[in-house]
Amino acid sequence: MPDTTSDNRTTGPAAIAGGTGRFTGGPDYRPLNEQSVPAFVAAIESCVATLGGQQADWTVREVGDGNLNLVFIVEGPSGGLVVKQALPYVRLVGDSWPLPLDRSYFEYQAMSVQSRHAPSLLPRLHHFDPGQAAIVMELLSPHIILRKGLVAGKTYPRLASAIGTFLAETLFNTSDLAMPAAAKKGLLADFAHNTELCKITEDLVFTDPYRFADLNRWTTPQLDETAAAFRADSAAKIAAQEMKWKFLTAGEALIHGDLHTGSIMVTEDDTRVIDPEFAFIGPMGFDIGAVIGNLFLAYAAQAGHETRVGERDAYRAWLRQTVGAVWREFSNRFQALWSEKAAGDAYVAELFDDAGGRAALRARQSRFMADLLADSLGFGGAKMIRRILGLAHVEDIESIGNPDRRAAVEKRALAFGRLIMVERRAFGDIDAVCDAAADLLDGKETS
Ligand code: SR1
Ligand code: MG
Repeated sequence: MPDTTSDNRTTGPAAIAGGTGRFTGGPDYRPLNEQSVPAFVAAIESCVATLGGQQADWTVREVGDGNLNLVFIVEGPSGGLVVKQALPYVRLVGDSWPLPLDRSYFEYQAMSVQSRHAPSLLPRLHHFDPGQAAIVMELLSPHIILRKGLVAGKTYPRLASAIGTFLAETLFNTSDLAMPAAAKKGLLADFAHNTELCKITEDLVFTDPYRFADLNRWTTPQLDETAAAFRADSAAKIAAQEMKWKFLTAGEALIHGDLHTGSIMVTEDDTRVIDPEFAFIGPMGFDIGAVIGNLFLAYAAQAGHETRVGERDAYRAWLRQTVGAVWREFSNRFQALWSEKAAGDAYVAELFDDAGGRAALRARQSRFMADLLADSLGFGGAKMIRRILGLAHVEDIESIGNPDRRAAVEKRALAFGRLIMVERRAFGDIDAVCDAAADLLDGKETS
């Protein structure tokens, strides 16, 4: 790990590691379990106050259903908490795939930054224990994981506005449009060591779906030919590698890094973003694309969930509207922030302080948003493809029990994902993308 002790930051890796070269996971680190969580929480004064009562009054459930971590819900007479602890390996695969506990540190740091810019859109942070690689946060109730709501066909009227706002506030405010260069470079340095988590994305999203990889899986034999076609598809491989290049090189803003519909918790009225352990300074379109791509996966999956043809047409229409509204909310708010709050070293406002300059800047903003939409589509398409041909799949599609029906959904989602990735610059606006979804993703088969 590079020496970070000579810089002048007061927070970040140098401060927390205390020169140990590690950010989390002390000698006493042990994976928690339902028996050991109460004693862990009892040592944190503010948590005791939230739960109320005594240790003996608290109930603990392990509820983690993600790919990486342990997640415990602790409930007491006065309230509840969530304890999220990193495991030293990938939970989905097992201890044959070690993974640094440091991701817990990056998750906590990212949540802290995001909470400053979008405070109502995250769970409240209670405590971070670097030694146990554990974060204690607000228990969101009665929220559910958005992905589960989308499988059930539930609508969320405030989702698009909340997610568009989250994207605009977190991405703008951590970019060079809002931050002076030295501060932005400090942020870059703080997250620069989240390399193993980035490597997962680099391999699993941009490379493995297009080659033989040990952990790849797909619905077989139905998708065998389709998977082979992707391995031979030079246009798709070039597009995926163009997106990978951008992911590796574009330090635009602090991105969440894994903003799929499993990282969003919802009620009808409330939306919260969780799980930014993949955070780093990367391309803004990666987060926007994650939202869009996962909403389109949910869209494609509706054909596998309806019990009669057309049953979920209205729901499909809501999903299309939601994709459009996420982009529009994001785009409008991002441009408003740019016009009103630009304090960074990029596009110095003083240079455009006359009528001609203002018009030129507006034109540039418009091109900037068009480029960002193209990036978002490229990333969104890559993310759709990886969830069907790669290691980690999504419940939207996995919950379609009949393999023929599932494969039909997957083929449509792959064709659409490929289209928006390869042809990402050809869509004039988000409505054209949603129209293409209506043409390619609907499907009309039931069994
Ligand atoms: C090995 S981890 C697989 C996936 O789970 C996470 O949610 C990320 O999306 C990662 O790519
Ligand atoms: Mg996650």
